[in-house]
Amino acid sequence: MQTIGEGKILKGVGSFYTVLTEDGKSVVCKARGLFRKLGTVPLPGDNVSIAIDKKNGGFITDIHVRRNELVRPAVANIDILLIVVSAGEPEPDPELADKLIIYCDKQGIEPVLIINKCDGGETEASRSIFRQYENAVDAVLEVSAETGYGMERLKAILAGRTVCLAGQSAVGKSSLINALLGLSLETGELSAKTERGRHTTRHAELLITPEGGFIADTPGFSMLESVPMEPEEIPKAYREFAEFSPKCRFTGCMHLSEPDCAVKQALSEGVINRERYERYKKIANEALEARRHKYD
Ligand SMILES: Nc1nc2c(ncn2[C@@H]2O[C@H](COP(=O)(O)OP(=O)(O)O)[C@@H](O)[C@H]2O)c(=O)[nH]1
Ligand SMILES: [Mg+2]
Ligand SMILES: [Zn+2]
Repeated sequence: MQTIGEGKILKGVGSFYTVLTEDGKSVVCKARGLFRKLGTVPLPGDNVSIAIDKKNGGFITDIHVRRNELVRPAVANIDILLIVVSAGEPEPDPELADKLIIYCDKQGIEPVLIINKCDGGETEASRSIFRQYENAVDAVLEVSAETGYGMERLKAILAGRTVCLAGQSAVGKSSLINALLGLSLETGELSAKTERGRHTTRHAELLITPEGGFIADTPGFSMLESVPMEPEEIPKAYREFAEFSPKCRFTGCMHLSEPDCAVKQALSEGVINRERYERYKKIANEALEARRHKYD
């Protein structure tokens, strides 16, 4: 007797995958024969078909087409990337945030910027970051994992979605995960000592939020290392350029030193954020430089 069902992979350990079924049960499944058949390895986040028989247990029989697939962390079907910066320590790395936004554009993921450590509400520092990104991403939220400031709005945005966190070390990613899951686990060094911390240092795992979404718990984060980027793709990832770039004299304008550039015009009128543009110039020029050297 076999039952057939649909589910989502939460984690994989060795050749065993934990699948959350549509009726909310966790079933450990094997993926025997699947690699050969589909030429692919199941990932956390994969939507799968499974078969369960009394004698042999659960099997993954099919992996549904992925919307996207990240390499490090190895997860599939991410809806939202939470790009976390701190309003306090450590000092924000906005170039990293900019590159992550470009990466989201390439992967079809919604970027949301989280300004954490706003313990008592907005600060001058958090407002300055907010202004740089308000037209660049789906949402900018000033929150505090510690005091709970702004967390209700974040929870509302994440309800039912699959999300991943990125950002410098110590900005509060683990603290945010704990707050979103309603856990009071210790963060920093201490969480690495827990059972969960130990095996997730090697494998990504989806955790279920109370709002019916999923968070990928991924301590080792380095997705940017593996992103080959064509220079022409970069300006397209800047949403604040979109209403102006069709008015540039040249199609394919990179908004660098071309004449009659509507983006640079908007910049000079203060409509486009100067700090974001200066970093854009650096990132675009680096990509152009990298291409010039590609065939050296
Ligand atoms: N003041 C304050 N500290 C925080 C907040 N969130 C995290 N921290 C602290 O920042 C440090 C790093 O947090 P952690 O979650 O481990 O950062 P991660 O490296 O990004 O996972 C810890 O000492 C946390 O207690 C916050 O909202 N406000
Ligand atoms: Mg952490
Ligand atoms: Zn232009």
